[in-house]
Amino acid sequence: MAHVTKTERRRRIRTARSRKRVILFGILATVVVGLTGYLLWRPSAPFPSAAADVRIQTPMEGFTPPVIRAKRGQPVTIQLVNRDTQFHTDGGGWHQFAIDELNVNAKVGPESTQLVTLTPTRAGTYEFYCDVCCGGKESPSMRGKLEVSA
Ligand SMILES: [Cu+2]
Repeated sequence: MAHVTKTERRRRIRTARSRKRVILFGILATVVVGLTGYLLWRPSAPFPSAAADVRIQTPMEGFTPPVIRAKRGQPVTIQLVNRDTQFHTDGGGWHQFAIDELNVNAKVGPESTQLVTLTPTRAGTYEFYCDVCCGGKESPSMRGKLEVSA
């Protein structure tokens, strides 16, 4: 049997303890990262369709579809569908749908939907945007176009 000195025994105990700490930290980190990921990206239940002419999704990656069409003088109802959760640090998961020229300024909360009805007064292209996330309205990702025919 090999002779183990007192110092060597202490060193071994210390090594075992720090190994345990590393494993514990690893487990904790995995749980935290996993939970965060789940809260941010968990699949949400499909939202009920409202009586809208257009449905538009409002994720951080950009409006989908980015172009909607309407006719001059005819009201169009748009359902904003927001699947982002409140756990988004950027704007708390809120999005906006604004068209300055038509005085449209709708906001949709996290994991909810919002109806907005507007009537374009002229033919042509209007820009809509979201200014509550992703670096504001100058960010190209939260912009889209309303194309109005005569
Ligand atoms: Cu947005």
